[in-house]
Amino acid sequence: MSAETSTTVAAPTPDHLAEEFEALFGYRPLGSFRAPGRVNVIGEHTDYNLGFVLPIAIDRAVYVAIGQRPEGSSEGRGEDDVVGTGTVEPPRGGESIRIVSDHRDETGQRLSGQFTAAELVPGTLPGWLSHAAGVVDEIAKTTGTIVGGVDLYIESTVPVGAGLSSSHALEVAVLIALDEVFDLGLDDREKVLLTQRAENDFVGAPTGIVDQAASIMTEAGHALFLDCRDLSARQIPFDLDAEGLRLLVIDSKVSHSHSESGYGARRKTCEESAALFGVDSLRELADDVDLSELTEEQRKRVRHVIAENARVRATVELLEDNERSTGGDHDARIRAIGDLLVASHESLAHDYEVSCVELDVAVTAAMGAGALGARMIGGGFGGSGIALIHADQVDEVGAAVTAAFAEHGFREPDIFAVSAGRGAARFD
Ligand code: GAF
Repeated sequence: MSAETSTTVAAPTPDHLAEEFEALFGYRPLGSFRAPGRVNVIGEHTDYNLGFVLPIAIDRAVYVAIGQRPEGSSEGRGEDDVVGTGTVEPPRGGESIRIVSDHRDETGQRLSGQFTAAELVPGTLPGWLSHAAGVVDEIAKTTGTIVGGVDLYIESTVPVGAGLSSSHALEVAVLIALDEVFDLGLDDREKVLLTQRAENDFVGAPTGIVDQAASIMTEAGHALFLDCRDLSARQIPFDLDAEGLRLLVIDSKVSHSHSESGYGARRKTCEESAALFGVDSLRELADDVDLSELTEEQRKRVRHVIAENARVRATVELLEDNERSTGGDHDARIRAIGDLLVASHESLAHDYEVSCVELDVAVTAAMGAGALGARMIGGGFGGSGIALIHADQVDEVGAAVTAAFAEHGFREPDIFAVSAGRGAARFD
């Protein structure tokens, strides 16, 4: 059983990132930047329906060290030799963007690549690199700035493929690094929208806005109550320690992919359903709207979205009530939040049909072991679930979920606690 009572994993230091960068590229970086992954507490598949979400930025992040190659440099190892990767092609003048990650391929080589802003074509770069390239492409389209002549070194403590938004965090980390170095002057809202367009138009995943917003806009110790229609937001105190609570992430180890999964199909059904009502998005529908004219499939999807928006609002109200008062209803409100998480899972499993057997087993096992609430998170079809528990239940709930996975013959899940960390920023 791998549940950790600590919420922290060893994060790299700015000095470490600078040393690695210098060893790779032969000169000192300008600085480093950090963008966290996210856990959405509640509000799933509501973002692209312009509804409500309530994510936290987690205490795991993507780190980017960035340097600007000196004018005309092939100097030193600046342009033509990235030490230790073996896969970087000779660059074209000073326009290339070179990226090296500490993640390694099957042969033990660090992942690396390079491209120039002027030559970017969607679908031609490996998945991880396309997230960075999409940002560069969108910067050119949005601001007219052609980014080039820079090197980036990347490390990450966000597990890849666990549904914790490692790829969105990469986009955000690259964007805030380039924003500072090229003096783009983008505000938070522009950063959120730019990274979303990079994801939609360049990477080709029709995702919403919650993950980028969580990484960019969230304050430490808070969840972000975001209205996805106009990006207005409220920071909601979310101090698990003070409440004697923990939020466990249960990584099912079932891989998921938004561009290939049923994610796009769900989104399309929602848009078609909204059109049938003559509204721009499902957000515009009243909670008690008559759904009888819809097909069975449309009815289920719309029912989820309407109910999930209401659950987000109810969760926010409970959290704010708890913040305001320490009276006797406190524990009841925490239990009510747990119930809302379970209701969200049921709705995602049965109405939205995006869960999978592993996440259903995780939720059942966590609840059976006394969790206050549990649910799948993210797009679904794999990835992670969460369990809201009392601080002293970490081992018990972790062991119960691990045992249930073993009984079903599933891969051993990775289970760890997270807390509400700070949003993306310069790291040194
Ligand atoms: C994924 C997407 F990237 C988000 O935009 C959101 O739609 C989520 O699935 C479901 O709530 O994480």
